Amino acid sequence: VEASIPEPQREAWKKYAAHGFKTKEDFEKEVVRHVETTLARSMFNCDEGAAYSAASLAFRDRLITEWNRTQQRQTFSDGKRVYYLSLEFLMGRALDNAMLNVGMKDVARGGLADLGFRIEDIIDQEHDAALGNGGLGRLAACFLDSLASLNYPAWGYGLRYRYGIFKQEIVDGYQVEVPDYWLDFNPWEFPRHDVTVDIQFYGNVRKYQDSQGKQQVSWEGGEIVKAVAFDVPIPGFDTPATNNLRLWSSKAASGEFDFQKFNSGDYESSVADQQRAETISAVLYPNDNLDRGKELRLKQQYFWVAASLYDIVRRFKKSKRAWSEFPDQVAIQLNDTHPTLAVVELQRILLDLEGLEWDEAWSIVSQTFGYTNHTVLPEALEKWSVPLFQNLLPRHLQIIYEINLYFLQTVERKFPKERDLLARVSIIEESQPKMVRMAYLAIVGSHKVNGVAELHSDLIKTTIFKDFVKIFGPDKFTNVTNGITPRRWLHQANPRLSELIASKTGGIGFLKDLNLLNELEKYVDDKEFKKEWAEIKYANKVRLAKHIKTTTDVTVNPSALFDIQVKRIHEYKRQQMNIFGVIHRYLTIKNMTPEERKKLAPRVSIFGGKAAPGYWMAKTIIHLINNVGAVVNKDPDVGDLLKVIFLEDYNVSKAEIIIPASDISEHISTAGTEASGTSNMKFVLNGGLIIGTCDGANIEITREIGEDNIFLFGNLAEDVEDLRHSHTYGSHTIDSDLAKVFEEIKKGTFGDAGAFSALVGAIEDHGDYYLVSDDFNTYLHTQALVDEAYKNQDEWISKCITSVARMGFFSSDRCINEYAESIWNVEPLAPENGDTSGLQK
Ligand code: HBZ
Repeated sequence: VEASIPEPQREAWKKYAAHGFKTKEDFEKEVVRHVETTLARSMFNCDEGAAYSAASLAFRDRLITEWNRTQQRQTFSDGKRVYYLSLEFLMGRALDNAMLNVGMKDVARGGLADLGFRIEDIIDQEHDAALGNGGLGRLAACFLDSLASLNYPAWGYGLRYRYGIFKQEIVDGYQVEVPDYWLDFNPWEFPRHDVTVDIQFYGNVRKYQDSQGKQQVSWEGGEIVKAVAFDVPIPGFDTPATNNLRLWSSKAASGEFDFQKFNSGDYESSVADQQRAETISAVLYPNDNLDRGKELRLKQQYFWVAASLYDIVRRFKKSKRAWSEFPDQVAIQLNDTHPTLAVVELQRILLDLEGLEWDEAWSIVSQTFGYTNHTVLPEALEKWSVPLFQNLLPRHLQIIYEINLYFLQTVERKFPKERDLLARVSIIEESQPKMVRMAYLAIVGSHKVNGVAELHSDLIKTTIFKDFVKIFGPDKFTNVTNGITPRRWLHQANPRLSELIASKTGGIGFLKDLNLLNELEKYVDDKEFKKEWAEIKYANKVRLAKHIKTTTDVTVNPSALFDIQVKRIHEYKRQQMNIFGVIHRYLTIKNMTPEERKKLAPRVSIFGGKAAPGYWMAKTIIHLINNVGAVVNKDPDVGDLLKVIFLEDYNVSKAEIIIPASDISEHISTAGTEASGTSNMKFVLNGGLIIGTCDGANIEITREIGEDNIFLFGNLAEDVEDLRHSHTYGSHTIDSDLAKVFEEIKKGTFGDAGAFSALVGAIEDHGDYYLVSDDFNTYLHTQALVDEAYKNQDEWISKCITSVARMGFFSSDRCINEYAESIWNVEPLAPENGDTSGLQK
């Protein structure tokens, strides 16, 4: 309070309050000021990097003004807030997004042009904020965009990794990982050196009697590390609302050095302490859908969760409300099990620090949290060893045991005869060593559990969480099908298509109400419209072809069918099936007569994606794709009929170039393994068709756009178990076309066959867990249907337009509104009248 400006002086303050630029001239003035003063450069020393920095700072100033107002509005309104806890936020670039959300891109384009810069070159200077692995991290970023755009009072909480996901280089066909040091100059974050939290690790638990004779528990000793807040403003689209993403950075609690050690001559160990503290937020773990159980990872999780909860509780306590009102003021969403310790930490705060009784505390905790599951793959379900826990977080382990005890007691009361049930649902797995099952803890500690697409939500209820449905009843489990933000994934990535759509749907309103895309169905047979549509697709393909040329030196024909599979490399996503299909196509072309060749639609098969550094099989798939490309692309006999491209370092900003250029994209996971998928939605929204299995959101996409507009194939989820069983216990014969592909690989056509023997062996000799052989025949057959369909361009374009028109459901706005209503029980907080400085012109 004493830090505030006194009432009589507030008029003076308001007179000079920052407002941010409004006109092109204002913007230029701000850019020049930032170049000259913030960056200390001159007009003789202003390259594109400096122009990018200055333009970003000008926008950042604007955002922060709105951010301040939004926070004030939220504080005064004193309503419920949502906190989205995610260990990953795959944000991509911020400048283009800020310009578009604020509605000032044209102003910036003009201003930069006046100063001698092309806006595209300036946008291109920005380093992606790549604090995530794949779909889960990008989903969190889309959610932040929707939360702000819909005026929800919401905060994101994450870790400020010094190194994001590694940069991928391809050297001689192999993936090489290069560190992604992205913080050199990041104009989008505000360090809050005054917002810090001391976080404790290790140490001991002490029981004692307080002055009233009450049993108390305290956790003492051990290592202390400081969490420092860095705030990233999140602008909403077409609203002044600007939310906050708070990322925590770790540093030594004793400041620069531990001075006691320093003065006693122990310089080395004082520096080592400091480095150990900074290690916590140093690097993003690059594994997607794999749990490795490393201590540093658990340290990251607790560090981030404890700092975030301290912040949330501190904010709640300012309102001076009773603890019982906590769940009416606070909703916390757990993005997968990574933040599950928050459940335990809140219970600890209420119990040990605030003195509540167990039952009262637990009721508050379990009403506050919601848990989103993103996978059914067993190797991805998080488990932590009890000894590791005991050492790092001794008090939390006690609380977990107690949560488990009470939980198992209620289960036993309800199902007294089912002894096996208790062992099955216990949060502690009775293995050697014992393990804490984080998903079970998250379920027990939350009031709602959701999957991310209908099939996935059904699967978790009938497989991995079946027992919990029986215990808690079906209402605790729900579905919220994923969505994507149309602002970034249409308006920003594909400006010409966005403009064309706007011209037919009455302006850019569709970007806030994606169901307005429906209007486009009227134009499915409109010749002029279709021509423009086709021109835009072609231009996007030319743009990608240029990118391919500069990055791989391969020339591709933009008239060819662009067939794209970009996502993390994983056996379950089956890039191996795709490349085997490409080899089959290559062999087929080699055997074709000139007449047959003339009838075939030329194809460019494009792959992109990172393999986890320790995932050998995924790296082998990348190696094979590159080797096939090396053979096919220089085979004069094949020419334009087939090109095979591996795009290095797939990330958000590259996705913005790649996705608008697809004719068809591949979403071909083994049925039942891909929880949802979100790039499938992005591709269709950009006027590409998809080939896919009946998995994840593909099923709902089919329902929305119609089965005539999608190429579905393959075995169904319900048949997978039996097929796997038959591979192991029956006779397993490999599909004959696939066998020919294997023969060719074994002949050494694509380099040393030994390099690929594990990949082939997994299918031939080790049970073909992902059903590549079972689905190969219908995959090839369906690809042939794609070839045929592509020849009729008129019909193809109609399918694309119809599909886009029916994609309204997949907006992350719809998705966020569902969370708000059915899980969080929060309302938007609309900006006041007159507070419209951020509105689109
Ligand atoms: O989450 C993905 C799912 O595979 C995908 O189907 C879904 O669309 C998307 C959004 O719901 N899951 C991930 O991306 N998971 C991870 O990246 C991950 C990262 C660290 C982990 C585990 C999983 O420890």
